[in-house]
Amino acid sequence: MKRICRCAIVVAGLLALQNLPGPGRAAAGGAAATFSIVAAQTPANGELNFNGADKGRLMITVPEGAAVDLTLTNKGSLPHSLEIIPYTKQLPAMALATPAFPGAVTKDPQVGINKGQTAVVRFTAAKPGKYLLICGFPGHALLGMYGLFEVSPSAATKPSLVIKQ
Ligand SMILES: [Cu+2]
Repeated sequence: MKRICRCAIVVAGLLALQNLPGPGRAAAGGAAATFSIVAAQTPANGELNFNGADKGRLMITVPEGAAVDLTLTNKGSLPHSLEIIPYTKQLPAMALATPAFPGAVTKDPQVGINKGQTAVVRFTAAKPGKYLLICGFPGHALLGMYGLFEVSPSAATKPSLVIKQ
C-alpha cells in the first residue's frame, strides 16, 4: 500500500512538471503541439507531398500560444524543406526570407534537407489566423507541396493534424 502511494505521488509530480514552462514551451502556458511531417512520404504528386498529401490537403490546427514542434523527415529523392508563411493564394516560387513566426522554418529552406535527413522547427503560434506550411525548395510549393496551418483563437482547441482525402 505504501508503495502504491509513493508511485502515485511520483506520477502526479511528473504530470505537474509537464505543465511547467520550459525549453520549447510557451511561457504563457500554451499547449505543446508536436507533429511529425514527412516530405515525400509517398510517390504522390511526383513526391512533392507532406505525409502523402499535396495541395493543401494536410491541415494542422493549433491553439493560439501553442509551443509548436515540427519534425521534418525527408523520404524522397529530392531535397525538401518546411516553412510556415502567411496564407496566400499566390504560392511563392521558393521560401520567403521571413517565416510567419520567428523560427518557423528549417535551415536554408531553399537548399533543403536530403533523403534520410531530419530537421526540427520550433516556434510559438503567437497569432491566430490562416497560414501555409510550404516546402521552400524552388518550385515545390508552386507544384503543390504545401499544406494548411491554422492558429485558432481559442486556447481550448486541441492540436490536430488531418489529411483531407
Ligand atoms: Cu520540396
